[in-house]
Amino acid sequence: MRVAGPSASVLLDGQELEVPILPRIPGGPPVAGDDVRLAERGDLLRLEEILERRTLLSRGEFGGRNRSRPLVANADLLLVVAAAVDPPFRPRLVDRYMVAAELGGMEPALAITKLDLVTDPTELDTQLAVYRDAGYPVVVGTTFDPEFVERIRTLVAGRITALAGHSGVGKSSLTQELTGVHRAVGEVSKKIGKGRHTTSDPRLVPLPGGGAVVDTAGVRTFYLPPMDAEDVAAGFPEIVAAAKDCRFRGCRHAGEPGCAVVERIHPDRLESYRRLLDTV
Ligand SMILES: Nc1nc2c(ncn2[C@@H]2O[C@H](COP(=O)(O)OP(=O)(O)OP(=O)(O)O)[C@@H](O)[C@H]2O)c(=O)[nH]1
Ligand SMILES: [Mg+2]
Ligand SMILES: [Zn+2]
Repeated sequence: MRVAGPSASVLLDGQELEVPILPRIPGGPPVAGDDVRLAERGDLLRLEEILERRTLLSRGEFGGRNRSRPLVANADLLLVVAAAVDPPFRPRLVDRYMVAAELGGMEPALAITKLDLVTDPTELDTQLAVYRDAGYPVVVGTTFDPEFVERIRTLVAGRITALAGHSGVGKSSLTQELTGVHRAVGEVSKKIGKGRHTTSDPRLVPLPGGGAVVDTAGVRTFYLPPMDAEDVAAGFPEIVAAAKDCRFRGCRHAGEPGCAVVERIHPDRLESYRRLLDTV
């Protein structure tokens, strides 16, 4: 459920217990979501093995081009949480998470919070159309609206879902609404809508009807782990599809009239794709 230095909280027969982790555990340290093997050491249980990971959400390290850091294991769904406003909606950050979801083997989806603070819904609709058209599930609403929570519940039911996104968007609030388990929730400071990074470590919280959500620490920037151009493309499925329909051979899809990519893809999304390609 959670890892804190030399110990971890594990879920065993529905009970949460704190156990020490074998020092220098192979493939470690473990992360939230890991399936693990416990061994009896005298009267104590110790976490001694990390079982094979089905999926993995990881991030790159600033300045470390070849290093990545695992955050959440075995999530079926990566629910990218973004606020419509406060902090402002940042499509570039969402795009990076979508790429990370594909890379780590998770299904991506988008939850937009703070609809109650929106004054111009048409601008938001235009921004979200990009993701709907790309085929991602998109749920928009207000975290404390039961109807919104129900729609999220339908999406996450019975599965393990990692909640990721900018600090202050409502990941912990949503975790609390979904699970009934109290989570520390922070104020978004008035200064340029920056959150205060209330949550520090990823934590798995079981859902009442089965499955679990993993509330993760908010970020200001999400560095992608090392990857190649194909991995980037997997995060932009609608661009790949449009490129197949482009009638020009060897087209760079860079503004040629009649190019299917240029005609169909929102310029911001294409720009986001190009920028990420430039980094690999
Ligand atoms: N108005 C409004 N406020 C919201 C909504 N969702 C969350 N908030 C508020 O946003 C603030 C931040 O919420 P948190 O749940 O702590 O955000 P977080 O994503 O967990 O933040 P980090 O842990 O820093 O990553 C809190 O004051 C919440 O009450 C919403 O839909 N509308
Ligand atoms: Mg939080
Ligand atoms: Zn083209």
